[in-house]
This record gives sequence, C-alpha cells and structure tokens, in this order.
Amino acid sequence: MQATAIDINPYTLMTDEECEARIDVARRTLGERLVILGHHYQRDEVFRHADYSGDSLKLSREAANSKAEYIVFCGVHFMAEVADILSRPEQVAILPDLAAGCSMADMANLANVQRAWRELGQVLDPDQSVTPVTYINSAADLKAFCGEHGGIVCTSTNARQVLEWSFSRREKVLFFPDQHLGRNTGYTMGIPLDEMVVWDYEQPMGGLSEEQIRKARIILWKGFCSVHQMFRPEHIDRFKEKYPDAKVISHPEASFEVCRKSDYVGSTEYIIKTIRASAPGTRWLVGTELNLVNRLHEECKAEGKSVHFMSPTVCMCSTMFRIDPQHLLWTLENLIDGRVVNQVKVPEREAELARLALDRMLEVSP
Ligand code: CIZ
Ligand code: SF4
Repeated sequence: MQATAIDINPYTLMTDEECEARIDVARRTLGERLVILGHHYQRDEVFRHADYSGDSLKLSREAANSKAEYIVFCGVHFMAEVADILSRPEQVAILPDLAAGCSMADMANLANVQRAWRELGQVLDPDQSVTPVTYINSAADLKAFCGEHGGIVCTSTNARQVLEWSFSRREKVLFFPDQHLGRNTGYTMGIPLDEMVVWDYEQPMGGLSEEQIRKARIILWKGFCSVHQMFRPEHIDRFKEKYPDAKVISHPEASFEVCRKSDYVGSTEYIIKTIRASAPGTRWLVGTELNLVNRLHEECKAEGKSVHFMSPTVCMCSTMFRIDPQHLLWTLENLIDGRVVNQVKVPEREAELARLALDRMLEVSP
C-alpha cells in the first residue's frame, strides 16, 4: 500500500518562483516517465512547463500517442478524462487540482440527457433519426452515451466535420452542452436559425412543442461558457469606431451576435494560426480566454501586430486558473516519492463506450 501523500498545505505557502525551480528539477528527475500537457487557457506560470500545448483535440492526440507512464494534464477535468480514455491502461492520467472543472460541462448531466432522449421518443424514434453530439467539454458518461447511441464527440476545431458526419447518418442532431458552438457551426453550414431550437433541460419536453421538434435540424442544449458569454457585440462596435481597420476574431463559444460581427470565427488553434499568419502591423480584437490573448499579445508585438482582448472586464476561466505551480509541484514531488495523487480514472465500461465516440471524432477530424 502507498504511504499517505505529501500534505498540500506547505506548498500553498510557496511563491511561484520557488515552485518554478523545483518543478524543473522534478521534471528532470521523472524524465521520460512524465509528460505534461498544457491547454492554451493555462496561466503562464504553468503553461511554460508543458511538454506539449494545444487545444483539447491536439492534446487528446498527444495523450493517445504518449509513451509516458504519467500524463499530467494542466487543463480541466474532462480533458484529463479524455487522456485516461485514449491512453493505454497502464498509463496514469493526473489533474493537479481535482476542483478544476468546467462550468459549461456541468450544465449537462447523464440524467438530464437520458430524460431528453426519452422525451424526444414521444415525438420520434431518436435512435433512428437523431445523432447525439457532445462537445468534448462534457463528462465521460455523456461521451459514453453518445458512443452507445451512434453519436460522436466534437471540439471547436472539428465541429463542422462532425456535424456533416452526423447529418450523413441521421436527419437531426441533439447537440450538448454548448448551444453557441452548435448554433454558430450549424448556421455556417446553411441551417436557418428557426431550424435550430433550444432544449431547456429544466422544462418538460425541453420547453418545445411537437411541431418545433419535428421541424428542427439541430436541438441545442441550453448550455454556455461563462467566460465567452461576457463578450458582447457592443465591444466590437466600440473597438471598430476607434480602429476601423482592425480585424475581429472570436471563439465559437461566443454568442451568435458576436460571431456574426467577427471577421473570423474558430477554435483556439485556429485563432493562434490566423493571428500568427497575419501581416505585420495588423490590429486584432480577440474574443477568447484572457491568458491566451495575453500570450498572443506578447508574442506578436515584436512584429508590430497589436492584439487586444474583447471585453473591458477581466474574464479568465476561473477553473483553468485553479491549476497553479503549487499544485503542479505537489503532484510531481508525490510521483517522485512513488505516490500518485489526483488520478482521473474513468470506469472501464464507460471508457469503452466513450472511446467509440472519441474514435469516430478522431477519424473525421481534419
Ligand atoms: O477545445 C478546446 O480545447 C477548447 C476548450 C477551446 C478551443 O477552441 O481550443
Ligand atoms: Fe469551460 Fe468556458 Fe472554462 Fe472552457 S473557458 S473550460 S468552456 S468554463
């Protein structure tokens, strides 16, 4: 049996600088047994220690290909679950702070989705006519639900390809938990707004009439990201008044109105690529998480590009922010002592079904 883990408390009193040097030592000590994956929304003090950085699609591929014994995921809970599901059974996925969840992912749960499926069954046969699509920002049991019902996972990078795959099989999609990603993607594929209805999971039949359900192509779960909902069309208008030549780029988790007013819409990987490829001197207004925008600002200023954050108020993802150098160091020093703390392990049957839905996604992804 493993001895008790090292207490976290003394670590919480350490400064970021003290942690930094010890994290470097720990990484060297663990060598190839360890891989650290860092999501784009991580704060700099953590992000700089990542062996690989990316969005959840890229990082899930890194997890699937990694040979390391320990996969330490600096991101949020659903990402560590995906790493566990796609890695080999003997590999261990770790989330440095288990309280790092995602408020959007929490807006859909298995009981609510199963109820929606049953209620849709009063109007049509969902297993014949509806593909369940879950955004990767969701718990593993929802990915398993999709695996079991002929459905699929998507990320903001591959949402279009995933919806095309879904419509080639069944006439409708139930899309959860993010209504905005579903609506913004559906609209660019030519689906009119009145054929995308919102399923309010707190109401019987999602608050919809039989006719609305029959007519709908996409049934959008009433979920959203608390960070991306802060961006408003007025922010874009005000910026454009000041800088008429500026370019606007937004994440598809932002509202329909914000995305319509943006010149470009896409995932974090897309945002980074587009800004990096732009001409020197370009001015950008960016609607996504603050840590990423700040890093782009720093990186691009040498080329004379200026990168601005869309909201006048500071909006960071507070759960991503929970991963700090103190928790990362605590995790690594426990590993050096032979103890695994904060492992994320998806039950076997659930993982098997979730893998089905994730594999379908990886196959159709660009
Ligand atoms: O898929 C991801 O990693 C998230 C949450 C955002 C993005 O667009 O990269
Ligand atoms: Fe979840 Fe939004 Fe944070 Fe992404 S930015 S992890 S969707 S709460």
